Amino acid sequence: MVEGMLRAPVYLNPGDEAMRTRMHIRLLAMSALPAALLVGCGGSDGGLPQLAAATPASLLSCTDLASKISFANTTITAANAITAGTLTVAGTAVPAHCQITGKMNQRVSAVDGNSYAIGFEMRLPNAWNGRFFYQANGGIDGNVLTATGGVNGGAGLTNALAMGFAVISSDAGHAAALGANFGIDPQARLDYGYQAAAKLTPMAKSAIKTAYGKGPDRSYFGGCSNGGRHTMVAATRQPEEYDGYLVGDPGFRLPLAAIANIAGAQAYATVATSSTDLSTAFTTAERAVVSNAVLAKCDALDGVTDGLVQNTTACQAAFNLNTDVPTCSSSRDGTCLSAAQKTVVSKLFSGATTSSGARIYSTWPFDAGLATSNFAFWKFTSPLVLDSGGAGLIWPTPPEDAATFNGPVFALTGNVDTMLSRVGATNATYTESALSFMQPVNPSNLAKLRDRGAKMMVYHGTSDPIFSSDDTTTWYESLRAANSGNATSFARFYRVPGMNHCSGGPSTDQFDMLTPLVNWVEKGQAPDSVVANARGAGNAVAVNTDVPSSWSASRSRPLCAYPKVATYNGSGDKESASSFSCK
Ligand SMILES: [Ca+2]
Repeated sequence: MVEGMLRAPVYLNPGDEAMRTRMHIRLLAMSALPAALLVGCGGSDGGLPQLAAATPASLLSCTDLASKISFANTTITAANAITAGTLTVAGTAVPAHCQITGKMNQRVSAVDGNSYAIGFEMRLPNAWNGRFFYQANGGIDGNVLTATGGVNGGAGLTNALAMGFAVISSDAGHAAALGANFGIDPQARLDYGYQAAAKLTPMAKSAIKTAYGKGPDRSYFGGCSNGGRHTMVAATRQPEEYDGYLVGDPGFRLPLAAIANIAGAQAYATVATSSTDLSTAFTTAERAVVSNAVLAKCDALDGVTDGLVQNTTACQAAFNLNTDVPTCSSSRDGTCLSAAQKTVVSKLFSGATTSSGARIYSTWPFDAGLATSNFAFWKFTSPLVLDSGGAGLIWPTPPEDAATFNGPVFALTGNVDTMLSRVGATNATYTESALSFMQPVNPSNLAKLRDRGAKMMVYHGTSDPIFSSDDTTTWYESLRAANSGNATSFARFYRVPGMNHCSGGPSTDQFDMLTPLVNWVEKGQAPDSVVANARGAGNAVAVNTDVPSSWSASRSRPLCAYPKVATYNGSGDKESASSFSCK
């Protein structure tokens, strides 16, 4: 009822006195409501409904949940009381909770003969905050990772479980032991794409109701990489089920990104000096030359030379690989790029193409985080061992023969045009294409999510080598365009300068986006920026060795809601976020 009342007057015409008077009366009438429900009303929320805050409850019991939880096609295999401190985060004990493990939809595939189930675990705090968190995992799934629920960024200082959320984690419908071979089974493909999340959500909410005597007041969904993809998919397929969506470095066009990465491997192979080591195409020293050239051109654009390029957009206009990076006059020696290397690198940053010149996936921003091991893994190893399995077995119609499939050979010699056509194809066995089951449905239309008061926060490292922050920027621009040029009332996007894939790189990658998301959803506190810290020496969770020694070990910066850029105020400690403004 409260939410209905707050679905209140929208888009006041400033010249409409009568409307202003009515609004004033309405606000007075609402003033009897708890203050927390009113925050943001009439502000930047565009009149969207304000969801009520969750209220706590206590776990009724634990070990008997194995027999008490009942849901169709679901087996609870164990319920264990976990004492406080069994898990820790940043040296702090995770409070006592109940761990339940289970399986949904156990079956034997008629297509490949393998056994499948949607494996999951839930962790239910004894002292519960009334909230549910769906932990979306990365990679090709297959593992029931510990259901702690990330606040995202690199090595979080807390997690959703420690904050009191009930958390679920799943393998998305297949076991890791199968590798990419699960793609032979059509249903396992669909579960990985979107159906596991859709099936687990009502089960998890029901289990929570059994465990606490009430279902979750508020529900959140979050993850990075493929987990970011899951989250964007859920935002379009399950907009009624979740109130907050936390999207990190999303591979929301994963099949296209992977095929573009395979095309990249084939291009890099033409300039590699070793047939068995693709990274010789663009060595760490050579990537440092490019990153340093980017810094020379772009670092100061944000007002301070500090090793971070905050204004990614301006940098792309300012930087020119051909003229800003030395061309080797003789042999490659790590201080220059050969003309052939420049041609390859330039073409790939513009976006790998099909044989007819159509861009497969996205452009990539030049940034300061190229000379890292993370960059090398995703550009030179992943195409052979990860992207190949996706493009050869998980997504194509028809798939390759799993018995004889050789990932590296497929990646380096396969026809990219054929790969691309197969991820969009269907047949009698594989009735839904990968482009359908892997990608969000019309992601620029988040009207259902928006109109019920749900919120989305998205971040993306500008040095992410596998999913391009340009692709996420393009999507966010399309979302803005679909909302009269402004989506800030329900969805905000934060670029993380220098950050590689989900973490790492010369960056401030330690941040908590879950707390501001909850405050936005439940209190109407719109997050203009989120403070992030570097993980230098002495970090409480894990040191990021990509942090330059010239930085303060705990340097802080604001992550600004796009299109605003963290800009130095002109004075003040250059290591502190307080010396920067979002402009
Ligand atoms: Ca700078």
